[in-house]
Amino acid sequence: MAKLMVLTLLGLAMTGFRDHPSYQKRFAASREVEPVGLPNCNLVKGIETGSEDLEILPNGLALISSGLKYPGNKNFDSNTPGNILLMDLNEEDPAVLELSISGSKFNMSSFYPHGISTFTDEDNTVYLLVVNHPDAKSTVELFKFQKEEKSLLHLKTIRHELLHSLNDIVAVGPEHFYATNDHYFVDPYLRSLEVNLGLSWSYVVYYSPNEVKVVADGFDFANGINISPDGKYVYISELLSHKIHVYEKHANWTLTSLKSLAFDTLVDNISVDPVTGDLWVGCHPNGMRIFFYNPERIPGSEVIQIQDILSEEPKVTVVYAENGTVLQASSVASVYQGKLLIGSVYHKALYCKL
Ligand SMILES: *[C@@H]1O[C@H](CO)[C@@H](O)[C@H](O)[C@H]1NC(C)=O
Ligand SMILES: *[C@@H]1O[C@H](CO)[C@@H](O)[C@H](O)[C@H]1NC(C)=O
Ligand SMILES: *[C@@H]1O[C@H](CO)[C@@H](O)[C@H](O)[C@H]1NC(C)=O
Ligand SMILES: CC(=O)N[C@H]1CO[C@H](CO)[C@@H](O)[C@@H]1O
Repeated sequence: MAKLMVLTLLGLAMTGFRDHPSYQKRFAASREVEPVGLPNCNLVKGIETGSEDLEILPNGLALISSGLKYPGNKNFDSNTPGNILLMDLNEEDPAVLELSISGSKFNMSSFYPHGISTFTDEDNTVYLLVVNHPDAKSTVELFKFQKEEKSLLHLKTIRHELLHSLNDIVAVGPEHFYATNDHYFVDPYLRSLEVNLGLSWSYVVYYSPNEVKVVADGFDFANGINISPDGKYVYISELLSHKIHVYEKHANWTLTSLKSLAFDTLVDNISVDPVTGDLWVGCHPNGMRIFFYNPERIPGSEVIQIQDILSEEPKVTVVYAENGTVLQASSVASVYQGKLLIGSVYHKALYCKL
């Protein structure tokens, strides 16, 4: 309630905020992309309406969430619900296939998937956890991935008052995860005020059936979240302050801040190479272009690789950057055996040889 009052007063006092230097900086409003090319890239056939998040399983099967619809987000196809796509990266020229979904309680017509994460248990059962936005709300859907049938079996919908504005999720068990809330508010007007004013009230939640708690807060739009291969560190991207934070994860699931890295781009989803531990980040070079879509000034794409993040001097490489002619608004990038798969918020997907 106190926050609501502060916000109302600030909202009343606010004029011309988009011209303010701090606003321009948060949205990297004047940034143009310096192209960085890769010689061997192809658009993935069959993806036209987004590939917001993706995860590549150790066997080379990629699961991709497509068709995100979220208040304030651009999309090219406003009527159809989203789906989860499967792509086999072991094939020479892989195509995508839509996974069928079964489960009596699941409503396909209000499925708007956002961040996804998988968890594989000791029996090799693969669970897929999906942030969903039915009727512009937030839930986490738990599925079992049935590889042979190429389908998902819906097991459960998880709702909680602390999981109210979800963006991304990283699973540490089938019903056990960390998730980012990209806004404090749910109401669209209050959300836009929150972001416009840069209040940094977004936060990260730990969820288990027995305990749900806020484990990190004070973010200017918490976005991607992921975990190191050894499970000791959690990485969180803070979109509008252009930072990636490294947290130490404790046995009681609390997080303590270890270090932060700053970038010249809006950092979205983080993918972790299971072999090297490198971070691969899908980024938005210019935030104005993604938040305020204008076909005359389309958002570009940028992918960065971070090596040795825990060392004194992590190595940061811009692996791919492009002005949007090929791929608009990259949100995720992940590697598998020398190949790079780049997803986007509402556009296509690109598959490159490194
Ligand atoms: C499924 O979702 C659609 C779209 O939101 C809604 O109109 C419909 O009532 C839902 N069906 C059920 C059984 O809840
Ligand atoms: C969780 O563990 C950390 C590290 O051992 C400790 O500092 C912290 O006090 C613990 N928090 C709670 C709530 O138990
Ligand atoms: C984007 O980059 C391509 C290739 O470098 C170039 O041909 C095109 O003119 C650029 N578009 C804009 C709007 O800058
Ligand atoms: C490609 C990739 O790894 N995407 C990740 C985006 O963030 C979520 C949460 O950490 C992961 O589950 C996805 O794997």
